[in-house]
Amino acid sequence: MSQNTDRSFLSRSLQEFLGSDTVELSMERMQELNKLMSYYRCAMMSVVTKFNVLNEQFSLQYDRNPITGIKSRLKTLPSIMDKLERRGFPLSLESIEDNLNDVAGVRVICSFEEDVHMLSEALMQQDDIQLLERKDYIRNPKPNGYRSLHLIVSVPIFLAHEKKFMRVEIQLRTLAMDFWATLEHQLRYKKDFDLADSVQRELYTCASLSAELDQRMDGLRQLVQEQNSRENGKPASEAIRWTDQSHNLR
Ligand code: 0O2
Repeated sequence: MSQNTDRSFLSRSLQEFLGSDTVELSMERMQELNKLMSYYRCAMMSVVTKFNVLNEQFSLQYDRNPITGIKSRLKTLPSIMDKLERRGFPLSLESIEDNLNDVAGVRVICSFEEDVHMLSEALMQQDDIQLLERKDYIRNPKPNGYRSLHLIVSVPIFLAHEKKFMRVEIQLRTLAMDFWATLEHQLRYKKDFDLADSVQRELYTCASLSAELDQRMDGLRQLVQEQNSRENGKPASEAIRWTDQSHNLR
């Protein structure tokens, strides 16, 4: 995850990437790159809209927002080239599309852990989305304690004369998971040394505390839901019922 962004590296890989010594050809390649990045931006916007729609539907029906925030980002060119180089892939437009899954990234911050699973299921039931990869770091946290659900999906974008499928990386996590990951990233980012063992142990302890917090908050959510259903005569498993209804989204 380290970034090799020094100037000589950048100019060397830019030269290799543009692949030509004539200005015209280089300009052409840059235009192609801009076009590709705009396709990724469209795919990213489409995924963000899908989550906004799910949030809207849920909040209208149940008076509660499963999503507290959505962030999206496009990888920068230096970061793209750095990743291709580190992984030993060619520096070319084709290689970006073939080898990178996270040029377009969407991060969905959820209220409760239950919402993470409910939202990912609801998204995957949409018939224009194809799941390419799923990494469940909530069920199987990383050794450092990192938790999140990662999905790589292929999503169609509709251009003037064609339909194109683009890959988007989606990270779903709770507020507590995001709090931990954001601070851990800040502590680790651009450090050219490994964190001391004691710091890593403390970070792991904090990750366990955040996992416990998620479980306890989810327990509270269930209790409130049960109380609500007793008082209003509604079935207790609102969230599950809602997921079932989302089959109609097809
Ligand atoms: P950035 O700047 O957030 O994009 P892949 O990307 O799939 O080829 P990898 O590393 O196997 O390679 O993917 P994985 O495990 O799905 O992780 C990808 C992203 O998850 C990272 O992107 C981070 O955003 C996040 N992530 C993974 N592990 C950690 C962690 O231990 N701590 C934190 N804070 N975030 C993590 P990038 O490219 O590293 O960075």
